Amino acid sequence: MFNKPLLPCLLAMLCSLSSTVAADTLDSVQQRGHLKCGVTTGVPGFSMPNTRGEWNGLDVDLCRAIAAATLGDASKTKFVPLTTKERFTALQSGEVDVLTRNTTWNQTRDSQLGLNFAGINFYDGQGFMVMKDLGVTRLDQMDGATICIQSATTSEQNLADYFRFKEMSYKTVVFETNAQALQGFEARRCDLFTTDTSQLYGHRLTMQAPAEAMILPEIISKEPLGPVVRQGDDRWFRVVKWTHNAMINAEELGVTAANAETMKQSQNPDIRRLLGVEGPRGKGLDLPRDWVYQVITQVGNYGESFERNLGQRSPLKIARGLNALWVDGGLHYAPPIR
Ligand SMILES: N[C@@H](CCC(=O)N[C@@H](CS)C(=O)NCC(=O)O)C(=O)O
Repeated sequence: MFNKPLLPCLLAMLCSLSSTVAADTLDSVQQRGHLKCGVTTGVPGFSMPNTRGEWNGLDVDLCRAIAAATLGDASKTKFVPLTTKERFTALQSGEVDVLTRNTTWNQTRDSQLGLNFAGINFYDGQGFMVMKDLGVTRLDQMDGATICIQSATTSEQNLADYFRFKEMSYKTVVFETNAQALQGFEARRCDLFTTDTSQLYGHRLTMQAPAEAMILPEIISKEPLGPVVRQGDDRWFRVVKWTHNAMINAEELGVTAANAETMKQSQNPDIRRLLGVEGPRGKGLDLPRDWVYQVITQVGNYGESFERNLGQRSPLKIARGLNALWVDGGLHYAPPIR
């Protein structure tokens, strides 16, 4: 009866009328005393629980940073695992305060779901993994391939575009979680496994025989991943946006978890404003004057988070590439704090 793409939108409208969704998320987070972040059901390097059930990853760090900024304590977080299908509804209905869950920013999601993207914390692109013994080195050799993929993702749409444009045929085997999709690939139910390239590197490490698989060189899409909030709550939108900006600016200014305390003595005006020694401090964001100091001392700057979760200090060893700062030839460029 309903046009399917309109359903999430109708739901968002209904939810905005219901009392379960707080009109002012900052208020409700501060009253509740903890922050609820929607994360994945497990993607190495982005959001993944360890054996003690503690969540780690770049997206988990962003969530903890928002808790540090708003509650003064990065540990005041609850992580709600959400599949690709569940993620937008969970945010629309108020089950979570923010999605920090490798989610691609595109026009439809930004305009038709009652949601706002608050920044880009990882520049990604869609890639493909193949078993080496297939003897394939390029994607255009894969006409007629069977492909393991997760439902309700931009990956499904890009795949259709790419194969149609190249006039190649393919079949998909669709799974609800990425763990299932990977299992399908390992069990050789498909020739290819596709998702965002960064996730392919992570998933490959969790395979029983990672050396048997390789990632093809083609990147077929732009996948700018970032945090998402509900529309109509500008105060909260600003808080999430500026927490991310603060982590990028801190890296650019060389302010780290270890040196933030001594950096308060710096005479560099940008550093003094960043750390709330002078300048706007939390004014206008309705945050305490030391909000960035709390973020950086408790979580670290963007580069520290990247290296520990995805980079050289992690098992994934992903190069900074597009995710380097603009001053190093990458794309991360945050508006200044002043
Ligand atoms: N960036 C794409 C795909 C992101 C995505 O969610 N990918 C899968 C990876 S296969 C995932 O995170 N799965 C984990 C889960 O569903 O919990 C999107 O936003 O649609």
